Amino acid sequence: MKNSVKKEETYYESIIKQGYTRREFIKFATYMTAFMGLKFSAVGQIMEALETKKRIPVIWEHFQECTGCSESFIRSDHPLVADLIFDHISLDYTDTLMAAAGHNAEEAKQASMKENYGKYILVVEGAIPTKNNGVYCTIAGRTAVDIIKESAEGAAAIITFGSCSSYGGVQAASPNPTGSVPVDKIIKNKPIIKVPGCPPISEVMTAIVLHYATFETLPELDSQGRPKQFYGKRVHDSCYRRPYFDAGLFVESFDSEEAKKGYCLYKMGCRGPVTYNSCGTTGWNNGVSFPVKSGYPCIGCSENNFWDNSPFYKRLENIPGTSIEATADKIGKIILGTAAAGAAAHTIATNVLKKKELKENECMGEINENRIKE
Ligand code: FSX
Ligand code: SF4
Ligand code: F3S
Repeated sequence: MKNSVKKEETYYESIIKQGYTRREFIKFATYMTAFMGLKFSAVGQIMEALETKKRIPVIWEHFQECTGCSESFIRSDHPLVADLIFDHISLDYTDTLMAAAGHNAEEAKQASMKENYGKYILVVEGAIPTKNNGVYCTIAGRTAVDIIKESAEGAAAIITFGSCSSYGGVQAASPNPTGSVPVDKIIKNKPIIKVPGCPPISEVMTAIVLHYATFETLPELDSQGRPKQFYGKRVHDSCYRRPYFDAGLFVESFDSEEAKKGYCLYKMGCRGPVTYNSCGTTGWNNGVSFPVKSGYPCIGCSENNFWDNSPFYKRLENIPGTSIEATADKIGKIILGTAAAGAAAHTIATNVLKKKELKENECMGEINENRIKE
């Protein structure tokens, strides 16, 4: 990776310089338009933006994390998705992947932040420890708290990439020994787009950067600050095992005949019914797989406090909503409305919602409920 700041280059110029053809460029613009959930007519707008607009600089910080988010990103479905951000085009700083190290890397970051003040996108991977003056994560002698405050100052927007920077992740799991917090507990005056998942889906980040480059606005977010297009539905809603759920055919133990047949993993503790993510439609490694497809129940890795929601592999007691129409905001409103009354109210709320939706689903829903209880 080069560290020079190429502020005059457009995305298109960079792509062509990399050896991509115009045909590949058009294919990429079409793919991203569909992926972002935009109308086909937006392909032209995206192409025009990529051809004419200067690339948006990206500064990418790493704090308390396992780097799985970067791993996920560099194995993106579409080669151009990763290249657009990573390979010479936008990324001015990422201490994990840049060739430069030490003072050179830090100088490149400072130069980019100065030159692009108010314009760059800050990507953050990892949580931030606050206990004992933040000593549990330091880079070049400075704490993560110090660094995030500095890099956020000139950022146009922040993308928290992964469950750690979005919610705290494994570091913040009880008893949270280092006092880890997500980015929004420290930075209060910038738009923050949360892209949770452990790891998250790489194309979502490119889609956000592209959306910003094309329309100069951020994509529509839900009440938790996640892009609606990618977190509007539960894993359960797009799961290819859903017909087995609907038919009441469940895996009861790993290595069983039912498991080999690919039945629904609900009884193995699958959290697909309460997890908002687009794994079922996007997948990883060129769409080849996602946890459920590999025979493993979803553990809800894109949800708040998912580590503390363990034990994993234990059947969920309640499913808040069983219809495809359920969205995070709808369920969120009901749960928030009853939060003050505590866990009992939560259970009642989910049951009320469940009943309502079962009614909507008429007898099919009731049949499923009875089968789940068996
Ligand atoms: Fe966290 Fe990312 Fe999980 Fe790992 O950096 S979201 S532990 S996949 O890598 O931050
Ligand atoms: Fe898929 Fe899990 Fe839902 Fe079953 S419970 S349909 S395995 S997401
Ligand atoms: Fe995570 Fe569940 Fe998707 S575990 S990767 S949200 S299937």
